Amino acid sequence: MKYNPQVIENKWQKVWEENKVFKVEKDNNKPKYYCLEMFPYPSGKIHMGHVRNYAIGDVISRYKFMKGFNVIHPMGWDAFGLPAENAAIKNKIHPAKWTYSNIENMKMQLKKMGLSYDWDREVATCDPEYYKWEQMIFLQMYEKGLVYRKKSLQNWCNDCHTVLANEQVEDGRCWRCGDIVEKKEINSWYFKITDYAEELLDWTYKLPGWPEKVLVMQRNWIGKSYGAEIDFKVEGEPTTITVFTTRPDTLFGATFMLLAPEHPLSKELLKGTDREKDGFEFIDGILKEDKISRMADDKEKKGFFTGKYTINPLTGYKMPIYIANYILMDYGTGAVMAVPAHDQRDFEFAKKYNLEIIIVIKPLDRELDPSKMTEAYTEPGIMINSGKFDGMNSEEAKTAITDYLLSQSIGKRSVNYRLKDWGISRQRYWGAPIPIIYCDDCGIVPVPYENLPVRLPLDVEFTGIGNPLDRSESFKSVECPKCGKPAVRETDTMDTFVESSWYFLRYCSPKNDKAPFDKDEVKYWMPVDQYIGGVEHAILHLLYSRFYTKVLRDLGYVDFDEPFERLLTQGMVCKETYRCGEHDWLFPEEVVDGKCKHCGKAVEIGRVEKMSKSKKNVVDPDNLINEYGADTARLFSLFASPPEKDLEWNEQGVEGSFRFLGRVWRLIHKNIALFSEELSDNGEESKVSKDILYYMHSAIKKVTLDIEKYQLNTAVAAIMEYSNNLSDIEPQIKTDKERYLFREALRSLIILLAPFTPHISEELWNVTGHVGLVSRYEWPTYDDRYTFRDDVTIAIQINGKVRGEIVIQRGSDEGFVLSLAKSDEKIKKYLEGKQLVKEIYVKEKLVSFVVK
Ligand code: ANZ
Ligand code: ZN
Repeated sequence: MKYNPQVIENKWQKVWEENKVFKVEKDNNKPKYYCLEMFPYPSGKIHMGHVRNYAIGDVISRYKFMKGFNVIHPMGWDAFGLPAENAAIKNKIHPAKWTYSNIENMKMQLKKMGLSYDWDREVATCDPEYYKWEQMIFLQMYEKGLVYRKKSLQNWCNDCHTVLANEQVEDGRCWRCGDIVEKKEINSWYFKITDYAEELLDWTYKLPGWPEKVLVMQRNWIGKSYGAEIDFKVEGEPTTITVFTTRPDTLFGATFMLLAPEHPLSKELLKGTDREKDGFEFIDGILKEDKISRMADDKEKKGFFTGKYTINPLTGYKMPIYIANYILMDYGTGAVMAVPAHDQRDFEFAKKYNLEIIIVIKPLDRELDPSKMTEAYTEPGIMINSGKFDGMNSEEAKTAITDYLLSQSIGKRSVNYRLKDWGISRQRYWGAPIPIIYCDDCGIVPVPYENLPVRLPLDVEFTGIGNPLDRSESFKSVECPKCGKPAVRETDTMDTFVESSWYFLRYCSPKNDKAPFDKDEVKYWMPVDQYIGGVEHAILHLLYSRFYTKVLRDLGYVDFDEPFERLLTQGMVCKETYRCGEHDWLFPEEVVDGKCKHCGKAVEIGRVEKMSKSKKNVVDPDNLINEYGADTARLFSLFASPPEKDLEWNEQGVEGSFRFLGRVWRLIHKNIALFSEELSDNGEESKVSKDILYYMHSAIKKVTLDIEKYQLNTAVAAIMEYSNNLSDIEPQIKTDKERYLFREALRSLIILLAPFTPHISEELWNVTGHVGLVSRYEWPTYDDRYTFRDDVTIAIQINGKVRGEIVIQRGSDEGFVLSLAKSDEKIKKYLEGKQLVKEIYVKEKLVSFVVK
């Protein structure tokens, strides 16, 4: 009987599917466990990253089931998004058709992996039955004031004809097509996530099941800073400029004022002066650049003097007002009091434009000289040149100066967040329509609830220019629901991050046609106990899902605060790359004897990089599964590295996993007769019987504890070691008792493997005469009485090299162990005629001799 994965994998997948083995229902008598993997975008084909992500989730789900939990393990499709529309433009295939056929294909691939999904809960976000509820929640948020429309300067990609979020702008270019991003005034819809900034931040300290690095990223994204707002009078004008500063202690050193180009005063101060023309040009030039690069530390500081001055409220210093490229309008107040002595960017600006540098904080150990400084002094220190605050510690001065400003009514305490409201409008077809109508008389009119869903029309044309919905008359022209006059529909669709912010709730009652989800179902299943996905979603997707959950709570839908109890961010799947001087990246097939097949130049083995088409280092899971089977693919991706670390692909590792499964297969088959013998545990204990018990209980213990800690790679290693130990001891099995225990041990080997390699496990379970499925069997328990052995083998080293080993009783005293080691036959030879310089005993591990 040869191990033939193709045959058995098909067979068991059919059994699972036909019997709906992984279908799950709410059961108040059983503890629930919600295991969720981030759902994929239906691009058409799964990649190794998916294989790894879903294998991890599958082990956890299957294990939890065997531990007695009622496990919900759903899967679905994040089905809206740009690629479908791009395919429509290129290949003249409708995005819906493209998407649904991709889903079909990927679903088949996932089924071939043997994943324990309850497919009856499948959700595709592009189904009107799904987005209908999203539209409803949008309207409820609108009623609550959590959605608003505003005009703002946005990143605009001319090529994709869409607004881009800041995160979609990379080095000033579109993340998708690489085109230069421009600025455009655009009306869009926003979710008021800033209303939840404080709560979102607060809860990052109450999620112990999340990786600290993800929590830190979320905190930084929210970016809370404490400081003050201070008012400065503009000389000779009735205006004041309010700045936000985190450093009120430096106020005495503020020698000029900076405005963001977008600041309303920037143009106002210039108007009607002889600087107007140049100033406006300067402003428009800066506005073309993207914000992120404007803020970059190494970006050249650029400014334009407005010709106007403000007065420092504490020193009376006449501060020239500049418009500066590195000041952004959407942080703080868009105006900054510049303190060149203590802020590096202001320092560079002052040097460039010859502005005065006044030191107001000095280090404890040295003097600073403004004319000799090469960089700003940004540390705390002792206050100088600051009137009555001189001599004070600068940290204390922050409070003292703010208090003083308060008493003079020229400033107040202030908190600022970097987090901005979530712009959800996309000028795209393939997304959930925003359920709003514009009427000339009634203004913004929400689509009445009974008219939901607002369906995407099918009569659209994909030309690649602009938003197809804008050209669909049937979609666009409607009657105003309020007054009945002709009106137009909003043609923007929602950011696809909206769909992925609540799909985990929909899984709880995916077919519900009365509400987004059934409250009782959600109460039972939520929150998600374990969420698993890529770290690339560490900020936005997770933050948005957390926000959306809190909104749903405040709308009365759910009664918990956070959606994901625990989070595991898996590492990337990487592989070696190849390149030659002529051809940048090469497929492995293009490398022959270390030379490039095309130009004959020597091939350089490049870095190990994340698998990507462009680097030509991808491995197609289909090929892998066809060649070795799903169990090997799963085992390799679980064994090769800890889940949260990157995994480096290597063929030997795959081979090794396959060979291991073959060995287990043969070990069980060789001993298959044992399973029909009448055997009992009665009889004498023996060295062999004790060893078997020890192997079995320590393997169960190690695998159980490792899975609980998600150290799946070491859990697999423990199973491999266990299997090897059983093979080694097999020839020594003699008595009935030993045969009985050995059979128990083989049985637990199959069970321990079941969450990792479910197909081979079902097959072995079946051929050894078990009724029912091992997938639905209970997880074995261990007894700590057997996980310790009273004898241990310890190594003996001589001058650092292992030269032998001895078996000792635990708890033996040092002198006894050392003399036993010295009298060992092998060791004696190395000691004879030598001088023993040192002897060391590491308890129950090692004896080490140093000789001369
Ligand atoms: C005076 C000052 C003196 C500042 C000093 C810093 C150091 P965080 O900590 O990130 O919140 N700032 C305020 N609004 C800005 C804007 N719209 N664009 C660019 N920079 C802005 O940063 C707060 C500091 O960033 C503020 O404190 C302000 O400069 C600057 F020795 O005010 B500070
Ligand atoms: Zn109207």
